[in-house]
Amino acid sequence: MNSWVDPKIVSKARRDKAKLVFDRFEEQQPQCVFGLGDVCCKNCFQGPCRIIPGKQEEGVCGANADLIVTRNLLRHVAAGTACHTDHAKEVLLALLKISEGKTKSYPIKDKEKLFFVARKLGLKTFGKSVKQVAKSVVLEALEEFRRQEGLLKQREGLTLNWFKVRANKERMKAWSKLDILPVNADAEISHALHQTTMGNDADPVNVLLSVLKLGLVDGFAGMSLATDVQDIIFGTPYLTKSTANLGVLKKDWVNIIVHGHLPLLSEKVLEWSRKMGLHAKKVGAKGINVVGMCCTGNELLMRQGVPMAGHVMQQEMALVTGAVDATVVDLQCIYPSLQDIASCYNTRLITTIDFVKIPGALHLPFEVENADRSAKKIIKEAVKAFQKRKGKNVLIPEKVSELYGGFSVEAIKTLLSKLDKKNPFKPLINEMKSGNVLGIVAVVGCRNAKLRGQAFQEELTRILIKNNVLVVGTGCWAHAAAQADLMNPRAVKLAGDGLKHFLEKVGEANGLEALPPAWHMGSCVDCSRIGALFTQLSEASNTSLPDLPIACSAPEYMAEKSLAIGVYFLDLGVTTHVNPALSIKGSKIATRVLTKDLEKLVGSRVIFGSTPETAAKKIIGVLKSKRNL
Ligand code: BF8
Ligand code: SF4
Repeated sequence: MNSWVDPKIVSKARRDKAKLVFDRFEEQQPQCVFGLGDVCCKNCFQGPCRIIPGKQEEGVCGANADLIVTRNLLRHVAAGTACHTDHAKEVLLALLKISEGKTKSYPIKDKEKLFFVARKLGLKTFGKSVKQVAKSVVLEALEEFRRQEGLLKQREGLTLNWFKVRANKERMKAWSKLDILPVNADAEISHALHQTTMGNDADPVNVLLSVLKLGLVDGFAGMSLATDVQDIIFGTPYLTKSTANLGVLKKDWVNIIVHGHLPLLSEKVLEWSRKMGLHAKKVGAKGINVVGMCCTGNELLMRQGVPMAGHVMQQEMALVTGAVDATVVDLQCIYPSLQDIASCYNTRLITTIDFVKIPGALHLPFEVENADRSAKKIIKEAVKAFQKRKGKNVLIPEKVSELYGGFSVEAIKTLLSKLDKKNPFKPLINEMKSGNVLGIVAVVGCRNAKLRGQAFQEELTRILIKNNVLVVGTGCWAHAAAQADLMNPRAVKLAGDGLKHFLEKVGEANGLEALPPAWHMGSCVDCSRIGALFTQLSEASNTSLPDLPIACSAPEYMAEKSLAIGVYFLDLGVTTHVNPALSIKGSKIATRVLTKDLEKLVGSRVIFGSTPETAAKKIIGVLKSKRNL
């Protein structure tokens, strides 16, 4: 089996009696078939109810399989959306404090983007200071969570402000026609919970429309808002070179892993690690090595070129190396198991967010007002842990992969502008028109224990590249692709001739041997960058989004967030492959709507494919059907 699981680390975990995610997965077998099919309901206390076709067709209240399956889906998407809108709010409130001078810990690095957003929002910028403009942008953005009157006045055009920044007219029309334009992100999420309680909506199609609506909340009031605000504060990424894999840990250094999703904390830890090197040297370390895990890792890689230690399923293995002095976590995708593993070694696990605590871990609350103080404290804790670690059994895998990351839309445009200064997208569009580049596929999302260490993401990416498909992506896929050396210019040799030629041409124009065939576009919230890229390509080519040869795949999704992201892509008109298959088989209506009828509604559909080969075949089929560019 082609796998990214390092056998030496697994044996070390066994020796050290550290239980890993795969061990717990096996203990869970066999998993409940009703849960697997999402045909059980616990939405009231007459339940749990479950559907057995031909025997128990309805729950106690009369809800059938269609209703139960669609309601469950809506709840998952609502939870995923809440993660992204909360994330966006967190960075937005940080920008508010920056603009009001309540914290001096953060800059406003990308003034150009700030003014771009302000103009898109229709705000006056003339004669105003950067901070004043920032504050007016924040106030507009906060409307996404505040506006109440719109709930009844939706048709009067009161909808999310971020549509003005990132959505195109053709899509707005399609969404408006379906009546799925959201008004207030928080209200829509709470509405979805309300809608799915016992005795409310009994119409599965209506429930599915709410799913589509939440995809827009996720994409615009969640991901796009988060990305734009983070770029304003920390800068928009540009091409950067770095390294990936557990091999980025260094034996004689104080190793700090930053893990989670928010760059607010990790940027500060990085900054202070650079200032506090002496502190580490005093206790015999060569320095402080900050590396990134999961999406925080992606954020730091994109803007700072920080090495990427690993994806979600490597968070425990990183600790098993015995080389990690501190793992600092903020929010999302943090296994509750981490403290158990940390205690097998001398790792200090530090939690920082009040609603993400782990018993046994050190909790150092993080606030933007005292970000510097928190970051310094964290570094001191890591240095203390290093003193205890010295001489302990350490096993760091040797493999380190080189990669290029930092493919923001702005970076892509800058790279392409070397071929055509006036219309940067034109060279790419021309290649797509001629079929030299068959299309662009976004491969995104998590790793899932159900795939038992297979390399679905890597395999799928390889097959697509070979077939002249340019692959762009985010999230844990980015770690996987980097570790498989697919983000390296040398990987062009794996590409089909047409794609290879294009990547070499753009690479050479930019002083590189070639561009890699897989482009790292950032963290999961940076799926908004992919959305923006597709939207701008649609505008530059005068082709509607559903007619472009583009597709999306979440080949190993695990988090509820991934479902929300998938729906965002569907809303954009991008056909999306998911694996494991969505749990909708129990509902004929959900299956028909999502895999077929959706095409008529938003121009996209859901596809399944449980091997890299079948998935690639279907995705390539989609690209080939869209040749009227
Ligand atoms: O937000 S890809 S496992 S780390 S959910 Fe989590 Fe999935 Fe990784 Fe990033 Ni995204
Ligand atoms: Fe059962 Fe209906 Fe209650 Fe769900 S809402 S648990 S189907 S009675």
